[in-house]
Amino acid sequence: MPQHNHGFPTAPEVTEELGGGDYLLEGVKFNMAGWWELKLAISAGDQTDDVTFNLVLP
Ligand SMILES: [Cu+2]
Repeated sequence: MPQHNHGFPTAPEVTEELGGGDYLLEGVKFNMAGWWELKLAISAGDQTDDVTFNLVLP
């Protein structure tokens, strides 16, 4: 949460490959409303990438 400089109270992780390029990410827990950045670090084989999703929770 950029405005408060804190993260989730949990440690989310991918727990299952669902197929078709989909993965199950468990442990995402938003503990307050407002602007969040959901940052994912992705690795497959010798390749890596990062992606950031901006979310605003009412
Ligand atoms: Cu906060």
